[in-house]
Parts: sequence; structure tokens; C-alpha cells
Amino acid sequence: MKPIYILFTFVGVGFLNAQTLVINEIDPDSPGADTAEFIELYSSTPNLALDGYALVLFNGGGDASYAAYDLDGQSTDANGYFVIGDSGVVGVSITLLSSGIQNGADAVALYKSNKSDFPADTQVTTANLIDAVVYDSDDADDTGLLTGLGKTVQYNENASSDAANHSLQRQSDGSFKTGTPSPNTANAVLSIATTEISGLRIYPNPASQMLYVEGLTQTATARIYALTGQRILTKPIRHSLDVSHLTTGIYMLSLTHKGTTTTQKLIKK
Ligand SMILES: [Ca+2]
Ligand SMILES: [Ca+2]
Ligand SMILES: [Ca+2]
Ligand SMILES: [Ca+2]
Repeated sequence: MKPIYILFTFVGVGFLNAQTLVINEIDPDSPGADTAEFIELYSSTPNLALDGYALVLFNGGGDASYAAYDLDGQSTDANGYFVIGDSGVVGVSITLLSSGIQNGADAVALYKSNKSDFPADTQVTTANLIDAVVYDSDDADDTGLLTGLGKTVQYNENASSDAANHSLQRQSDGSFKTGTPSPNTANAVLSIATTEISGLRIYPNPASQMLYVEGLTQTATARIYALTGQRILTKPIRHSLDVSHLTTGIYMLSLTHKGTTTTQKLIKK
């Protein structure tokens, strides 16, 4: 899934800071009477004003809208999260209408637009589209939604046979995987390699200036990703890595050494 680059500037050598707003997690099907549904947005810039954005929910039946929400006056929080959902969901800022979130095959889309542009039964469009997720619960791919929103992959909330207790969560590679819902907080990291490089020690973590690595017997490749999946840095590493230019927050650090890649959470303070 391609991140949307709204603004980017180079800071230092090899660093790319991009302001991004994405659909980070969706939970259309929830336990019982399905009253814990939510959509989580994430911005790489904390406290991002959401003026001018609208969230639109599309029905796969006619590939047309069944609900729309203006996000004017709202903002992401200090950690970059924003949640629209049922009233009991942790950190909810806008409560969903009674139409809720349909369980699929349907779609959720974020536009730089207004609710008034999406009265009920408005057809899917890529005009002013910022991000979209087409999802289902063991349903066939809906080509009308996928094509209409410029997407190629439809994600299955029931991929681990527990749609009610799982949400679909954006991973570091931009794909969505099922896991325990995490409204208003970091998604579970579900796709990282579990391989370990023996004798490897990475410290300090959290790091503010330099990150030190012990145990590499030759130069490795370090890659740092934002939680949105966007790669921020790729650099050769032997003993240390300067992370002073990273914005405070949570990242994924991957090290590839002699053909083995290990990935771990990195906190920049
Ligand atoms: Ca639902
Ligand atoms: Ca669910
Ligand atoms: Ca359809
Ligand atoms: Ca989350």
C-alpha cells in the first residue's frame, strides 16, 4: 500500500521526514452485537489537524457510500492516533452513526474533501483520495471497490478465523494483518521476521543520539521504518548509527547481516 507523501524534506544524509496521514487500523466486526467497531488513523506528525479531511464508508453491494464523516476541528493525538468508532472504544473522538461499519466486502476511505461531497450512494472515486482499505470477512474480492479506489489487495478480517476478536492492522510494509485490536495505540507488529542474529546487542533503546550495535562480524544494512510502513533510512552499519535526526517516536529497525534479517522496535526519544 503506497503511503501518501503530503510534504517531505531531506534532513541530514539519508533521512527522509514525511508528513503522512493513513488509515492505520479498522475493526468492522466486533464481539456480540458488534458495538466495538472503529477506524484508527495515524499521522507521522503528532497533533495533526484533520481540517479538510473526510472519512467515507462504501458498501460493496453498489460500490457506493453509506456513511461519511467530516473530520474538521479534529486532530490526531500526541502519539499521532485518531479514532472514530462506537462509544465504548478506547480514545474515540467521533462516535459512529448507527450504520456502523459494514462487515465486508466493503471499504473505508479517507479523502481531502467534505462529507457534503459524499451524500448516500455516491460512487467510489479516487478524486482527492488520501488512503483506502478494501476489506472482507471471507468474501470474494470486490473488483468494483478495488478498481474504484485504485487498490489491488483486499484484506480479510477473518484471515485468522476470528474476525470478531481481530482487527486489520497496518504493518511496517504497508500491508494489513489481523491481530488483537489496538485502538488509539500502536498496532501489534505481526509481520516481522522472528530470526535472530546470535550475539547481537543493540543499545540504548530508547535512543536519542547514537545507536550502538555489538556482535556484527561484517558491515550490515540498517533500515528504519515508520509504523506506517514508510522507509525512512537505509544505511550500512558496522558499530553505530546516528539516529539524532529522527523525530521522537516509535520505529521499526531492521538489520540485515550475512543474509539474515532481524527486526525490532526502536524508540527515539
Ligand atoms: Ca460491523
Ligand atoms: Ca474485528
Ligand atoms: Ca461491489
Ligand atoms: Ca492501533
